[in-house]
Amino acid sequence: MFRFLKDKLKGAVGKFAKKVEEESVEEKVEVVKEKKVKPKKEKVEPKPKKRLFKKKEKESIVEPEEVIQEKPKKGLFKKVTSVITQSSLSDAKFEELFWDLELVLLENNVAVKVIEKLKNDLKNELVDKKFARGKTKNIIIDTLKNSLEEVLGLNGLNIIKEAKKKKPYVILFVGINGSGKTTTIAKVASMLKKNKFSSVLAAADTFRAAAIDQLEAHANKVGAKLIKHDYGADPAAVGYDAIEYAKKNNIDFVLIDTAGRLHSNVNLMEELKKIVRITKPDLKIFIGDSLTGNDVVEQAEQFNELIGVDALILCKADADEKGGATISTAYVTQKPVLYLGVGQGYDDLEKFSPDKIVEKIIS
Ligand SMILES: Nc1nc2c(ncn2[C@@H]2O[C@H](COP(=O)(O)OP(=O)(O)OP(=O)(O)O)[C@@H](O)[C@H]2O)c(=O)[nH]1
Ligand SMILES: [Mg+2]
Repeated sequence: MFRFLKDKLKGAVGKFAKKVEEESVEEKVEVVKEKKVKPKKEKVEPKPKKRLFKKKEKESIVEPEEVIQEKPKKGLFKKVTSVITQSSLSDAKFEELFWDLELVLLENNVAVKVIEKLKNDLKNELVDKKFARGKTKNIIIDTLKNSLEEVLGLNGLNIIKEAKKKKPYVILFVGINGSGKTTTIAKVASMLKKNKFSSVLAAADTFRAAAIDQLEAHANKVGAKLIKHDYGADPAAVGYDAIEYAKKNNIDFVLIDTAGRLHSNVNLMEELKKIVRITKPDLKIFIGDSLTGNDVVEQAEQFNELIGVDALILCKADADEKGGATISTAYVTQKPVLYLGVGQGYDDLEKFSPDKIVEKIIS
């Protein structure tokens, strides 16, 4: 996962830092600091031992404690002068040097909007600023980490918490063909079951051959109820029936599968709008295939424009060595990524954690 991006980025950051140090203007700066001088402690002679009892009695002598007195003294500061080497970089030089890093990011499917953000953040740290020589690489890595955390750090949404507000809680899964919708529904149903929530699956992909059977097989395996009609039936009606079933049977979640479609397929998009109108989902999740790289960002935007997406799940992250799509989709669409699909098993659904992702990319 993201190995290619990590390796390439490591190399590019190292080179970039080295070049920044070579090309930046060096300047020796005298730094004058006022240093506080500790006041001297004065020892006070202990008082002579005191006899507390008369001579006849057993002598018991109390040793007085040594008393340290600090004499307050004013104005105890001295000036310390040291020389440090600082660097600064011009805007034109930065642009020239950033190019290699930009290429690595582009090559790894990082969206242009995200690259612009990373570039501006780095520029703010390096251009026309004085930075300590020898620390350039650390400055670059820290800046990239912070920027990436900002890029990924949209507030997620916890579907289990959300579901406590409404029953049944209806989730619609949308996306292009083969992105992982049906598999993800099975994973979500399995996760919900582990958390003691019931769900009914709606086989609203009545379009693709074998789509209903595929979902039925998953429903049987994860122990969820399936609502299905025949192939060619109205998918909105399947969704509606599933919701009615859930209401009658006190079921917590309705998970609606839909046929894969491209935003350019007007008929299928109209059909999707009808499903939304009839089922009024509480959450519309766009399922993206991270292996499609930059395309997934665009698809998510297009689906969002047409039906209004609330959140994202990116599948096949396990096979994605580049990672750019994962970094970029949330930032560009401004929708939170809830989970990553990290395999074909029912447990291969990983809660999306920005810290973990950043750690995977730069460490
Ligand atoms: N490695 C990996 N494979 C996945 C993941 N999610 C789904 N797949 C595989 O991707 C293929 C397509 O998955 P589906 O769930 O059928 O995709 P879909 O979006 O429902 O496809 P359509 O219904 O045809 O639009 C299947 O072979 C899945 O096993 C994942 O997270 N990792
Ligand atoms: Mg499917």
